[in-house]
Amino acid sequence: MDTLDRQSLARLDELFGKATNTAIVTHVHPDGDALGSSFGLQHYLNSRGVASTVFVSDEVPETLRFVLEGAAEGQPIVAAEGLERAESLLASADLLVCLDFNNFSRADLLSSSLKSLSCPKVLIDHHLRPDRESFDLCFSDTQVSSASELLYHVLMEMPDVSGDASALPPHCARCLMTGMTTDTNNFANSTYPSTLEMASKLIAAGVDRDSILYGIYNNYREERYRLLGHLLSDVLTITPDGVAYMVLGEEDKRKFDVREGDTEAFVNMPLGIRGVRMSIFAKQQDESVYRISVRSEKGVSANVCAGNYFHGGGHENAAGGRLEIPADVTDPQSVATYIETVTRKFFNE
Ligand SMILES: [Mn+2]
Repeated sequence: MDTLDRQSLARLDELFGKATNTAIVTHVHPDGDALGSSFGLQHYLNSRGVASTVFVSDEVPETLRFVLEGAAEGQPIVAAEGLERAESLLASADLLVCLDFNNFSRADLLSSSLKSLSCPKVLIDHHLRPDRESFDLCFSDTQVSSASELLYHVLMEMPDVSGDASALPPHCARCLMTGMTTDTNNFANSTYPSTLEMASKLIAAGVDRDSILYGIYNNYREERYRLLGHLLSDVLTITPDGVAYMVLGEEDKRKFDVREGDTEAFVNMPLGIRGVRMSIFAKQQDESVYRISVRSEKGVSANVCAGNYFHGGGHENAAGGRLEIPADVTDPQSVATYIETVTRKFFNE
């Protein structure tokens, strides 16, 4: 990771010192890193006596609810469950901190209110191309595992922590470890020396990594594994270019009673197959859109592919996007055709 800028750290400490009501916002379809960094920051701010509220656009997957352990009742505020209330709460903030996304549009339902806020705006993120213009203060580094890791390094520089991980509130430390663990898929990718240093310091400070791993990996619904079996056995297709893809439409979603979070990390699995260079997972979100996840091996850019063909982007080897219905695709078969066509272009032109 890059060295953190002294001046920015001092400015952040000053903003935390002045704030009375901080809004913490993360990206739509929150994952472990989004929630881990958001609630990690909330627990830290609590310890400084700064009130804060966490906002997300849509629901927290059941599989990640364990990250909310120790958080106040009613957190996070979910915009999809009451946009007006969320917007009015957001409007009363005197400090905004955005975590784990690079552009207000990623906050989905909340994006226009975020733009109109007049309070100081801080970004702490690890995605490519942050929209620096929209923020007063940016901590952006792509050479870290996760937003949770970057936040950890930032908090370690705050005067009340001053390099001592055991000075972080225990719930904060646990949340940061959780976010880093899910974004690295338990140290399988995006693991830097700074990541291992963080893990080492947090374990020494008493974080119970075993119980975090249990919460993340041993607590899924049976339906997830039934669906995974079906997808790998009957749906997975591998193209001559080494693109493995799976399309999950409404019909199978109903049949396997798929809920938010059930398909987490499915996209990573086909990369384990020899000769596969890129894996794409397409999941129908509703009548109007398919959500797309793209993963690639080193030397192949998931980010460019997602940007060129799926209205998205993210990291070099892990990115996301969408396909609109009916502008881009209609049914699962046409999603398959679309993926085959654009990846043939991507690898051969
Ligand atoms: Mn992340």
